[in-house]
Amino acid sequence: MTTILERGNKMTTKKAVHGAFNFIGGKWGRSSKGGSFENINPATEEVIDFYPDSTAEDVDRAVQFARKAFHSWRKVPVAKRGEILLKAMQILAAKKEEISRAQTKEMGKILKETRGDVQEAIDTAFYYAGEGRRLFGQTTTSELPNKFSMSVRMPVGICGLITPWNFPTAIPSWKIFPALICGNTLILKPASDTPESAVHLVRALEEAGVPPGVVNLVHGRGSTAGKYLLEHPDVNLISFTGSSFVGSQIGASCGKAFKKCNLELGGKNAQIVMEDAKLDLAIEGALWGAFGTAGQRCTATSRVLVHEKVFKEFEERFVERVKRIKVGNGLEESTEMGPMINRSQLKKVQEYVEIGKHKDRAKLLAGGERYTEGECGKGFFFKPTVFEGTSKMRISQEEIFGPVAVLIRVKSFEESMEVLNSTVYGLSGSIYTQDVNRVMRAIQDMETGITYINAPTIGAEVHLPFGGVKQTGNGHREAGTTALEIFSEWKAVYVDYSGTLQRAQIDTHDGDKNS
Ligand code: UN1
Repeated sequence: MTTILERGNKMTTKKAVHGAFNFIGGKWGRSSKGGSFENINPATEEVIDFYPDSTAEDVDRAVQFARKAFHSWRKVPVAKRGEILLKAMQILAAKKEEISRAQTKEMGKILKETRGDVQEAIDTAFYYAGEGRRLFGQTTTSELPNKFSMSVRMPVGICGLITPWNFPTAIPSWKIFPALICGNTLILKPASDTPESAVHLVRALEEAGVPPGVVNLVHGRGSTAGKYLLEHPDVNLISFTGSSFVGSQIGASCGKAFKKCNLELGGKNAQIVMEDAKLDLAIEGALWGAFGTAGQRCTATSRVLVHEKVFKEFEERFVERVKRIKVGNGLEESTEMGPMINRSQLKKVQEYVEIGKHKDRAKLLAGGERYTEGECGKGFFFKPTVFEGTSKMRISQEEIFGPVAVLIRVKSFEESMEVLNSTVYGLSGSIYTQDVNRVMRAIQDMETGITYINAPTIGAEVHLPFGGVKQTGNGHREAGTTALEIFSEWKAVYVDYSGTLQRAQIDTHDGDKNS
């Protein structure tokens, strides 16, 4: 039996049953057993609403509807499917502000960022609507005469999408839109910390004309609803974004059941600052990379590797700037950083800070504690934290997923590459330098799926591959045309119009008997 834990879980199952927020077979409804869980605003700890704590029966119904809808949806011309995506894009664009505000309320990140999150879903819908007009395969030659060969993309079938709370609109959209354009039907199980964002996204798809059963939404816990979806025998594909710990259990379960599986997992991303870097730019980059989304990004900058020649200046200026970050409720336009998603995530960050201070014996330069009074005294706020440490420390090796950056001194470009590559993860890396040779060597030597030059470790765009190497994933890439590889299966097609039996690898064609 697998145990599916979520990255953080503020959920407590309560009897109060408010909204009809599951969407199964084209109808909004509650869980069959009527259980529900709280959606909490992490900045105020207030309950926003209650969502269905779905059961195995709910998941099974959703899968049955998805299976039924698959037979017709896969045959809808892809241009028509693209039109529906475009409509969904327009609806999301029209509701961008409303959805962004709802997202800030339930997730905590600042409005500027939730607007970016919703924009990313809009871009993704637009991009895959266009990809539908391509979905290119190959037409190629045959080794035999009067025979035509090509390859075409086919849908995979029923997709189970299990998504995280840190990008509650964008990440589901990375999975939903390519899945739909390829002709799949799906069940989305969004993170229990951010259920409302998923409702907005699914409503946009419903309004855009997605037929009943094609998109289903089932709320609940990873350990129950997520697990049922993962283990349901009629689900053909699982796409999961979350921690490497959970990802490895999901991968093992899919492996046993021969399910296609795409995993986007953890990171311990580093920004390198060479001695010739433009320091102003490098400081701004590290600030944004480390404390954007309060560090709750897979691509967050959790290590800054600074050349010893500029270390002191960088450290002083960076720390001074970090201490001035305006922390507060993300709904205020002037706020620069919001809270942690939930109490358990806050606790995890606190624990890592203790490890940093007492076990690793790193030097604490800023932050290191939660707020006890003022506006941030309530809610799951933690002070932006900076350590000076070394590469082998636990705080330099393990994913914290919070506003904690470790500055590490390096002596050379070579050492910076070695340190950058010295973790089990390989998602994103960045280097600030003016030296073109180092730039090219960094592109070559960083063991990451994403490499930035003179830019922070965050900020991927939707038309390029997103994902990483090592324990960051299982070799797939979301976004761009690479997501089509996840959500479609290749079929090779041979059309023999010779009227005779032609045997590949056996018949030799010296004459023209078949022409
Ligand atoms: C994440 O890091 O968890 O690349 C997702 C970015 C965003 C997506 C990040 N477009 O920063």
